[in-house]
Amino acid sequence: MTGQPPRRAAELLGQARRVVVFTGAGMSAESGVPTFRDALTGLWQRYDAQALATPEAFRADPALVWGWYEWRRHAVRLAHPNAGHRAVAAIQHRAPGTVLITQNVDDLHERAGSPDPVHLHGSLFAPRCASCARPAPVSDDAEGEPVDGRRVPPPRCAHCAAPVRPGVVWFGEALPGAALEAAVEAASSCDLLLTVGTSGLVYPAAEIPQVAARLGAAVVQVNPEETPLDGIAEVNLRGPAARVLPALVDAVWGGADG
Ligand code: BJW
Ligand code: ZN
Repeated sequence: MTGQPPRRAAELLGQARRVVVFTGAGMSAESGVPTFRDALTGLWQRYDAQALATPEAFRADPALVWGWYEWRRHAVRLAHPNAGHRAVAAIQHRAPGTVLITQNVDDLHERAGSPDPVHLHGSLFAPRCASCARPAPVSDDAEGEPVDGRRVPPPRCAHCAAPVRPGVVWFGEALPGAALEAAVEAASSCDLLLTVGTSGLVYPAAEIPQVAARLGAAVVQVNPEETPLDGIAEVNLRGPAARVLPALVDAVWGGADG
């Protein structure tokens, strides 16, 4: 896809009665938030997922893991939503009832004006007690800028004194039940699912577009690269989200801002 989005994608979006937007890390790439698996810039190229994004890693070295997430949270705070996030919010405005399901742990959809995204993999901004699961306050970055690689001992739970953990879903952990249920329900009853910036490699999240396709919804994919979801997508828009999505919104409603 180069200039205008293909007419078929605009037709599908314009005619859909129930839309689901399903996003992954590529959605925030143009805000400067790294993806996980991109060849040169992905987090898993530079960091060992097993040593940082598993419950075993947190048990073995809580300060390493907490410090890494403090650093990432700080980086997200400095980032801004991009034109793709704003286009998603515009879709929700123009097509009321659109459900936004994100795998992202940043808050850029919310800051772009999307109300209540379904966060399948949790949030950098919702730490909780590793033992009693009570929510814990997000620490104030003014206490000192987190640095890549700095070990930071996690705070202690005010209720039971166990370590506080990041509120994200690590490998081997169940997804939050209510979020997964809401996502499956939305995917099962939509007639268009727009998948944006995900490699479609991580399960069970990757099943969401597959559920929609299986039950007869059209799938439109926005991604500069091929993914395993290409086969189920009726339209593959090969380009970056911050360029393709505003063009798509413009093609349907004549402007991304309203
Ligand atoms: C652009 C762009 C631009 C670039 N515009 N696009 C079946 C087979 C094998 C293994 C499994 C299986 N089922 C489950 C598993 C295990 C595992 C899994 O899926 N592993 C696979 C990797 C093989 N899944 C789990 O462990 C899950 N839990 C589970 O299964 O529990 C079972 C259970 C049940 C009951 C009780 C107990 C257990 C949990 C998965 C949690 C994933 N967590 C992470 C980290 C979150 C915290 C953190 O941020 O640190 O979530 S991993 C990481 O991957 C993160 C993401 O949300 C997730 C998906 O990544 P995403 O968003 O697709 O990013 P990328 O980088 O992969 O792709 C970016 C895409 O953007 C690319 O395609 C680019 O081309 C594109 N792009 N620029 C548009 N400008
Ligand atoms: Zn506790």
